[in-house]
Amino acid sequence: MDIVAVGEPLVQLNAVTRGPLRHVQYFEKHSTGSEANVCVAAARLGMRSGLITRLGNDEFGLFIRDWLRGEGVDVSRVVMDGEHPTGIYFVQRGYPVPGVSDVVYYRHGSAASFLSEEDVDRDYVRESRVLHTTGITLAISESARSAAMLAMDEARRAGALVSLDLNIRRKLWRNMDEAVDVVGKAMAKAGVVFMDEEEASMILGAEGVDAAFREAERRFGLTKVVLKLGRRGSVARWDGEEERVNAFEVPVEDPIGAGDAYVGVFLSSMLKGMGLRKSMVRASAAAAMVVTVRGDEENLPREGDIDVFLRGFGGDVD
Ligand code: KDG
Repeated sequence: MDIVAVGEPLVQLNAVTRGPLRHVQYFEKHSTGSEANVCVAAARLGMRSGLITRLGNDEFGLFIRDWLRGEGVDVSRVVMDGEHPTGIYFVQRGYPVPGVSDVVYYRHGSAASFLSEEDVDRDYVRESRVLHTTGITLAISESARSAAMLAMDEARRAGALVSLDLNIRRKLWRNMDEAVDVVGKAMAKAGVVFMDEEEASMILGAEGVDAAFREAERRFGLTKVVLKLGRRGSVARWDGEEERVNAFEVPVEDPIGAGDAYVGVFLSSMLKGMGLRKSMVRASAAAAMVVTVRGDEENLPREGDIDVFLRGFGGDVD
């Protein structure tokens, strides 16, 4: 595998109309979940990606499994759990803040929260080029956290790149002290970390880009850090090289999933040997494409799509 990810796929029920959920009549069903999104982003670019997880053996679990399989993601390490349901969440769009989406989870006790070390196929992890997980998996349960930590250890020992997106979801942590402690332990195992400025402040106590890079290196020896700055683009430090790339301005339908599109396309592009700047521009393009529609995965680009998108913005990356 090029990329193996550990995490919880979820059914997203996205409000078709904007406004408070109590007045929304129609919801659209999408296959999502941060790590699954990264797997699909990679597969769309022709990479071999696979997901380690548990899904409920229910209609939603079957939907997600078949969707991922159809996208070319390896689902051979997905356990179908007959005892617990697939997690779901609703997306409320444009209320109270226009252009911003809010999530309402129904995932407590979900099948993926029962993910455990036993579900981690060590050979599968060891043979991957990149092992990816997020702070979401670290938050959903103790057993899922252990599974993610084990996979990170195995991958690191085998010489794979361990990728961690902090993805701090306040609704999933009991308190922020726990998040700081657990995410810090995971950062110590990672080779590359993705985060935004709020996460840098929360986890590293770092205000601003330079402080985030400095603290990540000082405390965790991290020389590969990517800061996602939303509408202001992204900035990365990669073994001494530093690049800053603007975001593309597009009409936003639903911003959820942009970060995963960025990570999946960035990692895939780096694995293809495209270099830091080009990988960041392509990742930004993918993030912009994803936010123009509802759903996290439908608008993820295939190779040709990125070039067409970039030409539409007056250039390409080379
Ligand atoms: O990054 C997008 C994800 O956050 C979304 O699909 C839901 O995985 C999700 C989560 O746990 O918030």
